[in-house]
Amino acid sequence: MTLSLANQTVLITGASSGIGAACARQLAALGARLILAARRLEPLQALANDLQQQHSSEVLTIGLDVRQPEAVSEAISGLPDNWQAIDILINNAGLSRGLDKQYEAPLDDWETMIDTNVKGLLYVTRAVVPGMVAQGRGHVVNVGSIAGRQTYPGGSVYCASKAAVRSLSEGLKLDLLGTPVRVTNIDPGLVETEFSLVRFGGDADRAKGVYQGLTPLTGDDVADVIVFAVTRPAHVNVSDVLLLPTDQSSVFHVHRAE
Ligand code: NDP
Ligand code: 8X3
Repeated sequence: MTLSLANQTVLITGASSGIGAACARQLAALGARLILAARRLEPLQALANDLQQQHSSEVLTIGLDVRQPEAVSEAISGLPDNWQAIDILINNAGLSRGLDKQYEAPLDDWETMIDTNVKGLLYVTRAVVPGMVAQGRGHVVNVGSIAGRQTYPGGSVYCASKAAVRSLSEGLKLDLLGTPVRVTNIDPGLVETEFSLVRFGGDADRAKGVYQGLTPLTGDDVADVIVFAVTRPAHVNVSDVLLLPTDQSSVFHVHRAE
């Protein structure tokens, strides 16, 4: 039997845009209660208002920088009583900075990517998963990337951070064996979101160029698969997904129309 999302409490990090916001919309439509976290509160609140209007959703918004371990721990332990029991965690917050060569890149870009994509994901996992184990139910979805499976020039630290996400998903599943808590790692290819805009420091033309001539995935395409994974029957664990646009077959192979 597929699992109902009605009244399931879902924490989504990086819900202010892209894949995280798409997950919020789809999960709200299926009756989930949502804790939406990101640094920018304004888009989170706008999304929450929409979901409340469209689906009468219960939504809590949290301004949170996942790079801050104390803030993460306090945000989770300080949730109101009726929000403490988190059923699903979507570790989605993440970003890339630049496409510089490993021997030339600004150190600050490395710190930002590793602190967000690796350490931030760990901090949130550490704060949430003990509650899942204690309550005897839960599902962690980690958003990795095809970049964690193949390294491309200029991407070595972003790619390494996503390879780490893959290892962390594997390790978490190993450590949770014997509990009912499930772990899904999903590695998307090119998804048109704010990702490239962030990578290229707000250069919209350069960001647009990444998706020029091809049909990329949308945030909703990724959310579809996450919804599939979290609604499988309790004995089924969708462990590992590589999700690509039809126009992409590897990080190096992308079909672009002339
Ligand atoms: P977006 O830039 O649209 O969304 C990224 C989200 O992460 C935003 O909500 C942002 O919110 C949040 N975020 C970034 N840093 C932090 C932080 N320190 N603390 C809390 N939240 C943070 O990009 P995507 O939706 O594409 O990215 C979502 C995930 O998908 C990322 O992990 C990315 O690496 C991964 N991914 C993306 C692909 C793509 O091609 N787009 C492909 C494969 C994986 P805010 O700025 O408000 O904090
Ligand atoms: C984002 C996809 O290939 O631009 O993780 O790194 S890619």
